[in-house]
Amino acid sequence: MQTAVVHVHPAGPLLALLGNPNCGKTALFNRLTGSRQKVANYAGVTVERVEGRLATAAGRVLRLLDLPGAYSLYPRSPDERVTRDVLMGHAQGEKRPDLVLCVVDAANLRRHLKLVMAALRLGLPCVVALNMADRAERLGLAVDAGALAAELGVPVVRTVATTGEGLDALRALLDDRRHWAPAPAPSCDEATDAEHVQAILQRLGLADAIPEEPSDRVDAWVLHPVLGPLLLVLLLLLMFQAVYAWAEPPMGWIETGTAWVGAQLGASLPEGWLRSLLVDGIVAGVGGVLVFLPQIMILFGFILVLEDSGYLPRAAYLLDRLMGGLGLSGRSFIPLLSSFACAIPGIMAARTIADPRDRLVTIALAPLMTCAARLPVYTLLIGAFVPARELTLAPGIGFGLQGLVLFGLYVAGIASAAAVAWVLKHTTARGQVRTLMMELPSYHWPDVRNVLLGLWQRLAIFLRRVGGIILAMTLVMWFLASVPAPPAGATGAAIETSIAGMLGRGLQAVLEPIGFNWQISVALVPGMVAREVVVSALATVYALGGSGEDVTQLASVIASQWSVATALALLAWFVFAPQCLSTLAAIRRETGGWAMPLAVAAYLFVLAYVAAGATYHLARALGAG
Ligand SMILES: Nc1nc2c(ncn2[C@@H]2O[C@H](COP(=O)(O)OP(=O)(O)OP(=O)(O)O)[C@@H](O)[C@H]2O)c(=O)[nH]1
Ligand SMILES: [Mg+2]
Repeated sequence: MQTAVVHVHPAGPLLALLGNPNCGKTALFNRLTGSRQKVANYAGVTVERVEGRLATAAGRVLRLLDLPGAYSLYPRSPDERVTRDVLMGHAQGEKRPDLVLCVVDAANLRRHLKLVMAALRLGLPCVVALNMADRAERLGLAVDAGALAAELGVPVVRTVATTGEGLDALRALLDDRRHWAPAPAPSCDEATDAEHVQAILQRLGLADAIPEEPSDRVDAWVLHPVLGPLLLVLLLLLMFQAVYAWAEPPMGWIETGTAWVGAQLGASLPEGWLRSLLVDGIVAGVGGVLVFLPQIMILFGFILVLEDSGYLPRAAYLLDRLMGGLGLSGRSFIPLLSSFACAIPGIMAARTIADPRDRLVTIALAPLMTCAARLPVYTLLIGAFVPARELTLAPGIGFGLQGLVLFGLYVAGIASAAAVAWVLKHTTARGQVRTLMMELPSYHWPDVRNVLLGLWQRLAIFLRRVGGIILAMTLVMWFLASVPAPPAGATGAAIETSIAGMLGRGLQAVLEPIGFNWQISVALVPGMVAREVVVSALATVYALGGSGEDVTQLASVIASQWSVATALALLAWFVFAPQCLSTLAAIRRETGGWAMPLAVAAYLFVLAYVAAGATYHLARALGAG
């Protein structure tokens, strides 16, 4: 998620986007400002204010704020509060907007116009964007923008944010000074908004227009009590199978490329620290993580398609009963699902949860969802220890064992979250009983551009991580594993007498009981910064350890040196361990103190230790020593 805030002309005219969730504010914002904020087909995508600048037809530059969607100006959740504060002029360091750009979904006017009434009462100039006009027209709803403008007393522009239709008209409108004066407030108040809106719809001939929603026909299947959950499980299984099956060829290419670079460097450089740094440090470490790029891209491709299709809130609906049993509402579903990419946007998405207790519980559970940074660790260990066998479930239906194990690890995270939620349900005070009020958006085919853009952003994030934090930690690891140089006449690998070697042996006292060797112990230290770093650190440790094998083949090195029990214990560790400082920092930011991040880190470390230990001893007892 991009959160860059551009500050331009702090004193210049300020516009704010206001609208119900999921009406296309951010899509409009991106079009108008050239930004690339996240757009997706469910309510609650935008959770903070984001600024951009837009040029009017005459070339004037204005500041535009994208805001979280709101159902009313009486906020019920932290994200809605942001919107209210901005519109009231209470937002810190920001003046009150000079004009409100009200976005309505043309296919849902009855609901969306109520917010327009509230906006008109703000006493600010207003312009209405009649968005999703394409969809409304496809459903047979022809809304006359001119007539609506006459009813509301403010300009109304027909827009289609996804294609950019109507935006030139909108830009031209902003050059007209007449529209920068507040319109007279409507004669209704909150209590009578609905009647007022109904009267308007009647005069526009839309009062009884109930379009047939194709989504309803799809939902008969998707929300079916038996078929619905079955479809959900199938979708997830397919996703994990694809992560394995489709990623194999590109992973091979990256591996070959890394090995080639390593070999070239190894052959052309003289033996010495530079060669060691480049080959054992950078190529082994960074290459070791880079190889997982295809899997991460495939996983995100799936998530992006699901996000844009409108399926996610349906899954939340299907799981609401289940989550209710655990003391959570379906509201927590989207924040938790976002955490499969990364816990940080998930923790931020918890701002859409009104109930403070539910919000904290959701934040505490988010790190248990398997984020993309765990994928390299999981795949490395699975690749090394789980045979690539095909299991035939039924004639013609086969599943790869490796994909199944990966699926199992995701399930382990979810099951643990469920267990923790259940414990919290019985130990913490619950707020009022919550019923799930969640909008089910219309389905639409995922926008190819949107999905590609999302993938591109993921790629950029991944490469920035690889080139930034992972490279940096690899260098630190290489340094710690190379100094001090071994004393003259020492036998064995230099790493054993290095700082890293000593550190590893020190930590081993604590980690040996759960089956970790000193190489793992030392790799976990830089791995606190980010999980993938454990992989690059292990690669560097083994490369410097001079195992004599190809350093770019970390999987085969550990396969030959670790017991299965150790590998399983490390997998169990990673289901829980809060090895990510940025997540803890995000929890601090979102909860405004250290109590939550410390509590979360503590409970996760305890769980990680216990789970790894139990796994290790169980595996040994079963003969996997
Ligand atoms: N057909 C159609 N789809 C649109 C239009 N504008 C937006 N969308 C789609 O509607 C969905 C919601 O768009 P967003 O821009 O994320 O909505 P938002 O109002 O910012 O939502 P929140 O941030 O959750 O309040 C996305 O799937 C968009 O691709 C439009 O004019 N026509
Ligand atoms: Mg938005």
